[in-house]
Amino acid sequence: PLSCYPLDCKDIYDNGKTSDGVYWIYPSGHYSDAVPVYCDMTSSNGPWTVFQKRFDGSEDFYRGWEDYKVGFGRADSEYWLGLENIYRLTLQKAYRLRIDLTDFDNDSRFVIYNNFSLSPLSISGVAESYKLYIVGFEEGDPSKAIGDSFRSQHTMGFTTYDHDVDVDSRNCASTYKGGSWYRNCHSANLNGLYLGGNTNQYATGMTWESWRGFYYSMKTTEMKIAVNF
Ligand code: AYA
Repeated sequence: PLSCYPLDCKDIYDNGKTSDGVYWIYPSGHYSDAVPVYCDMTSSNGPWTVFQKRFDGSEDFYRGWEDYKVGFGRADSEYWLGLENIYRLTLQKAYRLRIDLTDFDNDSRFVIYNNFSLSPLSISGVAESYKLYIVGFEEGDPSKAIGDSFRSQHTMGFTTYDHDVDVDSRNCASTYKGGSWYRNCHSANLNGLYLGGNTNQYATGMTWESWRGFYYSMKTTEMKIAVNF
């Protein structure tokens, strides 16, 4: 149905706006919750609502809990949509997740998780940690496989340097200079430092271990969700 307050990029597409770009969405369905988002209307099996986008290192992603909760950056540039917004979306529709990566050889690859959601989590009195569910892994193109480096974060809450719900004795966000659903700690650090390709820093960059290893930081990343049929 047509909606004045589109929840996501799918609603916007269904309202007739079919080009890639920035649009307003309303992740809780309420007019007061407008947030700008980048819509990937043209990649296959979309439209895709982009919740993480990086391509030049212009935005600082080593940030604290409040920023990761409410979002930061700009939808027409690099940004993080915010855990609360992503959570509200996944409350209302069933989504899958697509992760696009490009290295500095301009080799672009992607993976899909057929079911993606966040849920509240309470451990040792820490609520609202946005526990990650990702199941149904698939390579985007089996002839350009990159492996499932995100899998170990399934069922974890989101850790920042000032909000530690990982299972490591260290704070994984401080150790690896990002924010993520770290376990102990990670094989994928897409909110890590923008280190621009090869680096001698271990696992602090935007790494995807099973593709380019822990000493390589991606050129571009996109994390985005589409409605499941
Ligand atoms: N590395 C492991 C070995 C660790 O820190 O314990 C990462 O998590 C990147």
